[in-house]
Amino acid sequence: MIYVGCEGTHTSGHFDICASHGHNLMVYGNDGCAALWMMVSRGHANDARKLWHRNGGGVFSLDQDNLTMPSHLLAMAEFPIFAFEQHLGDLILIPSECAHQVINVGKGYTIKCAWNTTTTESLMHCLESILPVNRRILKPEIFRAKTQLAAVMNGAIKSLESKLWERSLLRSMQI
Ligand SMILES: O=C(O)CCC(=O)C(=O)O
Repeated sequence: MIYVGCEGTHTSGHFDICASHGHNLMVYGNDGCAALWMMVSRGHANDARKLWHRNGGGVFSLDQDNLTMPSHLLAMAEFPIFAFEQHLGDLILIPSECAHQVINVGKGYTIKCAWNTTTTESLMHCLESILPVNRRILKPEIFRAKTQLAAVMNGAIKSLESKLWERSLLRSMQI
């Protein structure tokens, strides 16, 4: 995903899809331009949900990316909010299930290149907790978590089968 931002543009609070881990690298930025990130740790994901809900976004606000919280309200939160200023060349890592929002500042443009990764842990969490929410709010399952899981299982079965076959071949040669 490529984000092109100029002063005042923003990305509303959200969790990255399918409980994946996010990576965001600023690859272009005019002098004085930056992106202000606000992030909540996974341990406070439910507190973040309630805060976004209370301030008008609705119960599934962070799953629907529909509200950018003003900084002064975030400053009053009763749990830690981590703030980062991202400049040209800075890489931001977004652990799975960490709510975050981004505001672009400075006269000019920034370009950020973002990608996501899935681990076995994040995939399991996605299947158990995220997909049921996605179904309720009709959010498309872009990462096709079940297909990923099927591909991983097929790969594991094939590798196991070929190891068993090699072993039985070796055994028959020894006889
Ligand atoms: O840079 C932005 O505007 C948003 C980036 C973001 O939310 C992400 O990479 O997950």
